[in-house]
Amino acid sequence: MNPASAGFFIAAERVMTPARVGNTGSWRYDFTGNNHKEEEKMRNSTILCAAAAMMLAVIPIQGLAQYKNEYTVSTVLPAPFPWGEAAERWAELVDERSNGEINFKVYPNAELVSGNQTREFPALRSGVIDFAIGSTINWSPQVPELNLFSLPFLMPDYEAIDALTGGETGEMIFEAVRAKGVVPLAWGENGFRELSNSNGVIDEPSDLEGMKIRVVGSPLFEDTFNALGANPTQMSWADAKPALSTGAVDGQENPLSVFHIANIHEVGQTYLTRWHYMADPLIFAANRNIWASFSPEDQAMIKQAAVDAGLWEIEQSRAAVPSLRGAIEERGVTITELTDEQVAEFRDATTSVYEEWTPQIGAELVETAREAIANR
Ligand code: X2X
Repeated sequence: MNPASAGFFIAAERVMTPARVGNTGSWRYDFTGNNHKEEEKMRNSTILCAAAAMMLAVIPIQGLAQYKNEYTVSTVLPAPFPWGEAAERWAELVDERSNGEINFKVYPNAELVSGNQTREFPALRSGVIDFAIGSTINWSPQVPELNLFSLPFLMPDYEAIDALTGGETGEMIFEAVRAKGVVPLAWGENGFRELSNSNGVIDEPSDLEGMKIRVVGSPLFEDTFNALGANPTQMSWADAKPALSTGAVDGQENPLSVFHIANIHEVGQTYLTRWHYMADPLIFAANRNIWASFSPEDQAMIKQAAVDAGLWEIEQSRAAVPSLRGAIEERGVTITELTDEQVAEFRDATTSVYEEWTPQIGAELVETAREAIANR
């Protein structure tokens, strides 16, 4: 029995009790000669009316606790991209663990916001979307702290990502998301973003000179690519592949899984540099009112399902990287691995991004992150 219907039965019981007492009680022993049966009838009907009124008052509460037929879950990428797989997994786990009572339906391609992925966070906040798994990049226009992960060359390896998401930095980030009116639940991962282009090998900043690069989300990316001498253009994922195929842009940056599954090699992107300059974690999150409509038990179950789906997705997508690398090479793409010295050149060329963005992200947050990475 759900808490609201339990409340209803308790309320009905309390209202009915005096009526039962009245039926078996006082009027039989009244010797005043008045027709107490009539009075009793009236009293009983008043009590019944009160009971009915209480029922009416209780029913809407019961209604609120009822599940919606479907809860929308927004993502940018569908399965079989790891991001979409994470969402499907979350939906499956919630279905299983609620015995089919709670139905999550995944809407990929940011379709609930007409493909405009940087509008996903406001839609989640306002209730146009119930749940979402969003990239820190796409939500950064509304939550500036999320730009932390986009600082170039901040996180050198997976341990660095985990040191941030799994520690105090992650808590500070979740607090920032909460402060913006959305309930964060768990972490996932899109992956280290590597640079592809159609012109030639890029292994030093000067190779990017004048190159048109498609970037997403935050203006931070424009600053990074401008600092490298490139010519960045911000556009949604939906527009990226067409822009690459017409040559409107020369390059793009995305994780290997995205490059491979979206067949980016088909649109002339035959050079790929593994520079690991940043990785975008994914955040599983809920609209605040939707979240409040669940019982504490359901909240715990949905959150745990998000944590489990996220951990599963992170593990799967990291494990897939070596085979993805091989598969991409087999498609005729030239893959360039940078030495530490080459990475240092790119890092040195982008220090202005830290100066520009640390105040917007928050100096304390950046410092906490740096310490966590140093001590990982
Ligand atoms: O648009 C992109 O590049 C993508 C799919 O990786 C994100 O949504 C951040």
